Amino acid sequence: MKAADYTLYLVTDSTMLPEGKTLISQLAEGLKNGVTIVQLREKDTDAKTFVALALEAKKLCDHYNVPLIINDRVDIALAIDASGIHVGQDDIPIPMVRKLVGPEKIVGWSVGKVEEVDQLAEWGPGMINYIGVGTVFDTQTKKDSKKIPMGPEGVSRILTRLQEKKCDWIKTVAIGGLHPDNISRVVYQSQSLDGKRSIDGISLVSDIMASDDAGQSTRILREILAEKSHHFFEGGAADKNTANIKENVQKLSPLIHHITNRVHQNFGANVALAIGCSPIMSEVAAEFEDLCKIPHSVLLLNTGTVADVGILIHAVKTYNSQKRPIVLDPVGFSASSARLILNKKVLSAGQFACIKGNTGEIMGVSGLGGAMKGVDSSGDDSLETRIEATQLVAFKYRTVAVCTGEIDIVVDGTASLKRPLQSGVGVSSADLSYELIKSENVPLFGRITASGCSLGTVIAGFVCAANDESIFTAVVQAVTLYKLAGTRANATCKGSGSFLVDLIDNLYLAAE
Ligand code: TPS
Repeated sequence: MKAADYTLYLVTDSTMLPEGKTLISQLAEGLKNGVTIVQLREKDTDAKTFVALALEAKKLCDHYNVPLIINDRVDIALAIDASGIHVGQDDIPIPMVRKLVGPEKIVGWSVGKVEEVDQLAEWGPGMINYIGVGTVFDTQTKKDSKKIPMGPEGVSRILTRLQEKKCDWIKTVAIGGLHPDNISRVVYQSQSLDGKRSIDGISLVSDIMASDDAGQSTRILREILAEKSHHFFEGGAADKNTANIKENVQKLSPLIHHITNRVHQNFGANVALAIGCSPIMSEVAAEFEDLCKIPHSVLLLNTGTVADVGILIHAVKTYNSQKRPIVLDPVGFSASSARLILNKKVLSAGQFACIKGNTGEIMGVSGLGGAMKGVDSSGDDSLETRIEATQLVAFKYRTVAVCTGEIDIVVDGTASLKRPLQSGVGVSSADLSYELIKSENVPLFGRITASGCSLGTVIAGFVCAANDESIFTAVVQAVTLYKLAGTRANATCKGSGSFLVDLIDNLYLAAE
């Protein structure tokens, strides 16, 4: 048997088969179309039926030269001479499993916590061959699961610990709620912090087992896994010249769909119009799909909104599924525990072209932690710390991260848009390139409403007028333009009221 290929790992379940299909017929379709490793997982089947099924499955897997792994039942794995065994945290302890099956069989373990990586590092090579990392997202398949979905960020934490503990003999598959609409970004976002390790494959149950056309479902999954890079959006500016982004804003007049707080709604709409974009403010889930199908639409998601978290997540999923860009403003990231939970859920729900926040927000999202005063940053972190935090956000979420402050920081985590399976991106977070945007200190920005939120509006318009490869440039240009307009308004205004008006005027003039 050749070395196991973990690219597409199918776990079976006979309780979710569509009418007219059997476990074996679904398995055959999967194998014919590109499943690379199989696990027979029957939770409520008696031993006799399990063995009969396992023998049939083995015949099929042998035909395709694909390893067959048995879930939980070491006796059955040995009885049918399967390629290996998979056990969970509550099953027979791993050292016993290894003793029972001998040194040659593949042994897999379900892992969800970094401490479990410490355990397998302690065991050393020769004990476990691979781990199933999850659950990544909510799954209907494992009804007894008490686990809170870890998201790609959680997968990255496991990969990081594997690197720290030098567990290079361990292969990894991500599992739990994986479907065509999220696999690309799970592969793209799951990276160890040193940039040297991504997942080796994905594992799933329902996407194939419950499919009316398991062959077609498998082909779709293989196609996504074969892509060499992640696409943030389609239908971006045809013109790849980054010098023309500002012109493209005028030409394409992006539709900026704002889901934002009430204070920002009116001002944000005026800012969008001033720079040549069309604003729409909507929290009506039923129209999200229509909105994101309008050419040159972009979503600005500001979590300071009063909308329900389900609506925010629905918006993220809809825009991601139509390959339209999203700019996220995680307002008051950790100002309260309710906001923290909401922001974490939204961050885990999708892929963002840009994540923009003040220092407190970016420190929070980065995991470095940061003090917040309400939704405002306490602002006492050094430039080095702020850069480090912004790089971490860009790296963890594979996005362009913006940290606003006296000096604005923009970091490119989308560099080369690589999403390789089975290897790292090759750069660590500290290697990510960044741009510092220094401008005159304009305290009046802090004396009007929604000035930070409106930078999000400008960023959204510029991102939408760029394309997959020029998101970073677009964001840098947007921040520069906004700051320039602020500086000019500051020079002409009489106070905060006319600053607001002059800011709009100068955005209008600078965007021309
Ligand atoms: C390789 N496990 C975690 S989530 C899940 C299962 C069965 C259900 C996913 O279903 N890793 C491996 N094998 C396992 N059996 C587990 C983990 C445990 P769906 O894809 O339908 O969401």
